[in-house]
Amino acid sequence: MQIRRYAGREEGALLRRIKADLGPDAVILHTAWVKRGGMLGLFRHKEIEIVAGGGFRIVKDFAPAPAASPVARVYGVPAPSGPPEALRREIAEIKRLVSETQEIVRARGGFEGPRELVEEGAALAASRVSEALARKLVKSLREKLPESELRDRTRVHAAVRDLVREMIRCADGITLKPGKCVRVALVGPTGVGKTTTIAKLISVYAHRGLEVAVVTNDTYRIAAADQIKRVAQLVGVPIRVCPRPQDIQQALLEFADRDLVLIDTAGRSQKNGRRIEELQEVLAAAKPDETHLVVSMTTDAQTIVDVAERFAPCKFDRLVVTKLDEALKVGVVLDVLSRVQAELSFITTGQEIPRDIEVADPGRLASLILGEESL
Ligand SMILES: Nc1nc2c(ncn2[C@@H]2O[C@H](COP(=O)(O)OP(=O)(O)OP(=O)(O)O)[C@@H](O)[C@H]2O)c(=O)[nH]1
Ligand SMILES: [Mg+2]
Repeated sequence: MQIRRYAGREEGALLRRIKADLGPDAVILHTAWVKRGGMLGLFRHKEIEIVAGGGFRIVKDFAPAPAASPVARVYGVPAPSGPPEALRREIAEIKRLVSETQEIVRARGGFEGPRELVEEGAALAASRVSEALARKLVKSLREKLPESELRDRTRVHAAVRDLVREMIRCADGITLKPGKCVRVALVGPTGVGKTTTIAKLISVYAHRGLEVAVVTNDTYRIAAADQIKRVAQLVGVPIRVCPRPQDIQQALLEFADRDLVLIDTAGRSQKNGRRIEELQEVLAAAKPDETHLVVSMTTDAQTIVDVAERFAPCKFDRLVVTKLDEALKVGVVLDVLSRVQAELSFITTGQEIPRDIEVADPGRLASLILGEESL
């Protein structure tokens, strides 16, 4: 099996090349518009990028399972059955690619209108924007754009881009208040990257010359506090580990002259009501100026919306979206923002501290969703 990426200005020529390279059974797995070339933003041009797969000859090479050895026969050990591990993995990968391709083809069938619009709708669905939302966007464009522009691929793409951009509500990271101590708490389910994000934020804001401090309430996981302590010590930022709400109040009094106090909390399963109540007690003691709900892009939109509903009593006002690097596609962000009333503050794009964090930006996220940019 081969998977290759092709790029060029002319779709027909690319398809001919794909057919010549990968054979008549080649499957288009993904298409996107990308910007190439240019200096200082000038003379850039758009190219179509196609990812295609071919050579699915593995099924023909499928070897029969080996017969049981004489020893196995004597002791009644069952003969090894099914394909070996490597083959199984390849079959699983083929199944995944085929189902993804089917999804794109099916998505195309779900849109109405001129070809240019249908292609854009299918591209949104392929980027993991839900079909329902992609259809809604396509419908609103059909109503908004004059008939003549609906057949202009560049115009339609620009209109989709504007629409996607408008939907991405962003806060400018953390809102600092000169001369005032701003308290920011991070809350969310277990393992989504709260502590790692705090570690990144400590470094970024301390590097900007702010007086930063950290309070952590996460005493559930052994070594959780150690992890963040190490980063804080490295950057020269004071940290207090506070198991009880009254300890948090004490620590915050101590840090009242700081510019920014970051408050790390222990991960809570959204299904455990009691743990969410405990978290509310922690927040009642901390009285944060901002509460950011941290969610992972490796989860589907419905689960993130469910998490947001369960964490609603914590009155979060911003969203941090983590692990974009692990997500296959990031269109899920659009569905989440269409259903959760909060602004995006940060996105995180890897495990490295402090490198892998960005202030959420509508233009950047729209480009990521539309496949025009990569991380
Ligand atoms: N790939 C990737 N991994 C990340 C990112 N952010 C965090 N991680 C990893 O996710 C794992 C969990 O991160 P933590 O920061 O401990 O998560 P947490 O939300 O504090 O976890 P709990 O405190 O146990 O609820 C670690 O292995 C991190 O390195 C990211 O943006 N991308
Ligand atoms: Mg943690």
